[in-house]
Amino acid sequence: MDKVLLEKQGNIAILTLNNPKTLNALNGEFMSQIDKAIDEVNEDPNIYVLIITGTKKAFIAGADIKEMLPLTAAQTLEWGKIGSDLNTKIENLRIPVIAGLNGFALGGGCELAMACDIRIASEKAKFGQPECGLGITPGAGGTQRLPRIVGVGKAKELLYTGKIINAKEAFEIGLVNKVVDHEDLLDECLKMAEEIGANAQIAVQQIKRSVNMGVETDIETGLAYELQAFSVCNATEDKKIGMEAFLNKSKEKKFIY
Ligand code: CO8
Repeated sequence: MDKVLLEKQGNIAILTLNNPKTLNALNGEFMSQIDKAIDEVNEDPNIYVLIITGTKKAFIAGADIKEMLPLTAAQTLEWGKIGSDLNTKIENLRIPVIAGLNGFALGGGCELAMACDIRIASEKAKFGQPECGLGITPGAGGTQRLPRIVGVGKAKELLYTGKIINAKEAFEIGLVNKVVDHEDLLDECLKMAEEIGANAQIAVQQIKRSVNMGVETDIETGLAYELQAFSVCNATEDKKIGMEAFLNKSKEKKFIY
């Protein structure tokens, strides 16, 4: 695991992608290291939020073009599935994931960022799906998650032109939640992670599941998921803690989970 750094600060895990020589381009070995780190986070019940960030000028500058060039169509299918499955794993992770976007988030990098729950961008971050200029299409969610996040029209514009946009433009189209000063990026991510971590985690995780499942289905089915999550949380000790604290006008809330 020489190209990823996994640190834990209380209930928050920070995964730093650290292969600056190729601007964190995603190759097979690198993806496998990211995948293992995510498994480690998932297996730790004390971790409430994961932050994924990059190093120097890149979050991830895309899939590794050198590694992709010689692949046959069949090999590309297999290889692309590794990236696609990795993003699905991030999207479906039990806990919220915040992408701390420090620099280039292009192609597979933008796709991984879009699989995260929340995107916080440094003013220096840059975004785009430049695949069609390389003669390929996105392969790890670009044509699927981008329209879901920014709408079909804007997504098609970005996908067809392959143009690179800055953080301010990304914010304006709703691709990122907020833009912050470059030097404040990690602190801003930690601040949001702490806000999330202060709540009842069973509720946060049920909300993540309800939103993820709900946006992929009709409203009636989505509302049924939500009602189920609502009733699950109503049976927890944390509900008692949260509601009693309100009624007793107490700021002290020690959620169990
Ligand atoms: N693949 C391989 N190497 C890369 C990549 C990449 N995506 N991006 C940068 N590098 C390498 C460069 O080749 C260079 O290496 P070297 O020093 O040996 O020449 C080094 O990183 C530094 O890059 P630059 O010198 O180019 O740095 P600049 O600051 O001048 O430019 C850019 C930065 C604009 C980010 C530029 O490097 C660039 O355009 N990179 C390619 C961006 C791109 O096209 N990304 C999309 C790739 S395709 C893709 O992501 C498909 C996803 C499919 C599914 C994914 C499954 C995993």
